[in-house]
Amino acid sequence: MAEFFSTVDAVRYEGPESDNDYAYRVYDADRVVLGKTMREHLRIAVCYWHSFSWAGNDVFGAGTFDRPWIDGELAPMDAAKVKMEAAFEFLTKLGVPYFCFHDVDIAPAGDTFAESRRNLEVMVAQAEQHMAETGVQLLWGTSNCFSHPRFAAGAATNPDPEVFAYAAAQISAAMEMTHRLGGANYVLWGGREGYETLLNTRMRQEADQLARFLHLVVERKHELGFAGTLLIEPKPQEPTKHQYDYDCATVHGFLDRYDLAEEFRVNIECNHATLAGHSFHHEVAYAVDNGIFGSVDANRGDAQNGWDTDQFPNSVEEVSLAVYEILRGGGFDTGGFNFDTKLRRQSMAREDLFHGHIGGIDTLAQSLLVAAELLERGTLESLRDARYAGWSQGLGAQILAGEHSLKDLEQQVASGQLDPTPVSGEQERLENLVNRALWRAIAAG
Ligand code: XUL
Ligand code: CO
Repeated sequence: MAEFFSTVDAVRYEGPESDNDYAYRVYDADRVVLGKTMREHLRIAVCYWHSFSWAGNDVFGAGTFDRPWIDGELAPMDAAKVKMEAAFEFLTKLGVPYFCFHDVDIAPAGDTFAESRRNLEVMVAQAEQHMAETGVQLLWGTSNCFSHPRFAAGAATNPDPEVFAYAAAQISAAMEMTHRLGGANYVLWGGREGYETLLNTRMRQEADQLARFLHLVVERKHELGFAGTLLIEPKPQEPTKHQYDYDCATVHGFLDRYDLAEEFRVNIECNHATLAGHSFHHEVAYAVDNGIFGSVDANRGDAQNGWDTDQFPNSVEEVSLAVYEILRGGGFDTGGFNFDTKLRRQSMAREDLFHGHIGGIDTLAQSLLVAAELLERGTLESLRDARYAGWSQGLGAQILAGEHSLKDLEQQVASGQLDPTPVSGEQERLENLVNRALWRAIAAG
């Protein structure tokens, strides 16, 4: 078997003093934090699409990356097998427990659906072997129902029922393969489930179609006996002008309306959150508070750009705030941190794949330490408790229990019985508190 990353050995924890670029300074997989190892907390995955299937092309130019496993000379199935060897070599050297894939990332499309499915079956058998040999597991599988021209006007939300059926066929097969590989989750990202112009669009019709589709997905899950979690990945736009799964709150409202909320959770992507005009931790906090938190696509955007740059996360401050909310909610269940991350087009060398992931993984690990410390100190939570204390007793508890009418409250205020005094929200004090936790983490190395 050819070695593709011969300049890099297994990446290990060497501590903050190490000057080895191919070592972790903070991510120490077996280190216990709040009763669980870092490996168990973070559940790190590498994505197949950006890391192994993408050659560095963008809308203005050709591929730039040195990726010998993307070899146009080889027959498509041979190329897919070589690519998988490269992928598992990278996963093993990086020392991460999981990967994620779309059907088309691992197996080339055939001339017919039947041929595509056969290709997928062969590649899933290959993946099974690699997984058994390396111990790497599947965090989630998914199906690409957005790249092929047939999906230009959507998959489940397409005006043509035959396209709906085609997407159903693809997702039925991808779910089966995910189940076969013991995937912990199955993800649906509706890249084209939206519209380019309202002039040709019936939103209510498309919403009904999407809901029907999701009910079929649930049926298929139970028919397969798939024990993993079904996840929807919100995104507000790109590639379409408007996507229906805009953000966590929109997805949650949709799931509730169509009686699907018991069956789905969300896969939150940091850069999708910021595109929707939210912070990353807003989306996590919303999902945790509403019982739909599932998994995370770790990355970051660029504040100057209005598109999905999918860069490697490198801001401990941004990630710590999100990890704090995750820990507050009890941590990941079946989910984890998947690196849905792209190198910059000029990062052409194979080694750049290591630099991106190592920096991202250390950022997650450092953020875990900061968030765990904030949670252990308990100051944020006790200040939040104090802020809402009025709702757990007396007037607040009575209002929530439905014991007061509007008229009744009017009378209490009119009689001078109730006269609230404004209190400080202490935002700057809280921001200082978070900064001190970050500085302590930096001082500790
Ligand atoms: C696109 C995106 C996808 C999903 C899987 O923005 O995030 O890669 O994660 O389809
Ligand atoms: Co994603």
